[in-house]
Amino acid sequence: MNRDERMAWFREAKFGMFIHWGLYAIPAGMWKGKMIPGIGEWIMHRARIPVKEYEQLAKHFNPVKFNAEEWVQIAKDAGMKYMVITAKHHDGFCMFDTKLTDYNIVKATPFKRDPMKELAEACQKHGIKFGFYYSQTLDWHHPDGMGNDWDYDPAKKDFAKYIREYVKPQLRELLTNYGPIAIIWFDIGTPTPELARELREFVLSIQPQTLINGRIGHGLGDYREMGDNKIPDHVVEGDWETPATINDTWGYKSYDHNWKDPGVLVQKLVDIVSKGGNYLLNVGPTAEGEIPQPSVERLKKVGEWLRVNGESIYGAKPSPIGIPTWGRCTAKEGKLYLHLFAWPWDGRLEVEGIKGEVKRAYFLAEPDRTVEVKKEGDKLVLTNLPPKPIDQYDTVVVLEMEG
Ligand code: JFZ
Repeated sequence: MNRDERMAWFREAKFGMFIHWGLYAIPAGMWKGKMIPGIGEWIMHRARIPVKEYEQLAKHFNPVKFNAEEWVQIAKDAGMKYMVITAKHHDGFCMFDTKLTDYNIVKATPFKRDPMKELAEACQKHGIKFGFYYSQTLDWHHPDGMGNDWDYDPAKKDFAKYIREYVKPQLRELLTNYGPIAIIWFDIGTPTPELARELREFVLSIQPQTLINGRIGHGLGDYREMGDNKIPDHVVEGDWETPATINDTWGYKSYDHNWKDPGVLVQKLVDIVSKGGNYLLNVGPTAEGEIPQPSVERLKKVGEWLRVNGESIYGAKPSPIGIPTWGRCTAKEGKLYLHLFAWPWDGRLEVEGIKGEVKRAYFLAEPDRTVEVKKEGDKLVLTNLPPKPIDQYDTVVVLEMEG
């Protein structure tokens, strides 16, 4: 497969569900009666919890409300086309059935099931691409993993051994036992280019179509990963993705209620796509196995907008007219999609940078409803816009272009 063939589904999908789920959902931001600041999945590090203490959480992890079909339906209802879930985060706990350690959800918890297997099957059944987040560098449980300097002496770590005798065999399990894997989502970067190249070649030797994200490091990813919640302020060439949260944490925190409004999520999706990227939006399920209702409600609203306006997002190319002040622009062959975030009070909108003649202009939500356009110098002017926007979050006007 050449690069374009490998990237084709990613460029079409544009919008995915990120899932951070693990033992950290039990403390949910609290430890010994104290609120631990920062992102929930970092609690072991922030509170410097000894391995022997943190691993006791496994005995209490029994997400009886987990239902893979429900989670996949939430993703589908949101208009998400791929899913990336934490197989192993920095705390080292394995959310999948692995032979490399008993510190995993099947052996060490009363749940005894492999939720990764159930999710992989549900995604395949519903046509959602499925991938794993895998922390290949930070591992606060394994003596040779990086990052835990409160239980282990960093000078005694053999990281290359960790990669070759632990990480690679686990990647083989993830790439062998769960069907087609769309993405291996590495994190933090790999310390050396040699080890990063070894990991890339290893992954592709098992599933050649699997995409590897930019956080493998050393430019060895198939696409660039932006910083958390970071959206560039300009069009960025090539394939890239913004990983983002709905509130302020990846792993569940009981007291993080700072949920972004659905309109903000829609406009971030449009903003990212208009600059050439994908939006990987996170949910942090509870220790009972439920995606928090505020997330579900917001994702449903985003899905409602996409059901009407998805043509302007899925498979769309970045803006050829830059980043306008009134909203954003996405593009397809012969069409421009003007995303009006701000609504002109006088029914008139001036658009700069449009080259070529407009054959027809209309509302994507109401294709029979024509929008009048005329040229004024090098500007295209939309007139007769109604007093109120068609959509509360983002009204899309389609310009069908000549040629
Ligand atoms: C990492 C993790 O530490 C975090 O827990 C979460 O999984 C997030 C998605 O990824 O955090 C990062 C990693 C890299 C950057 C920022 C946060 N970065 O490169 O800016």
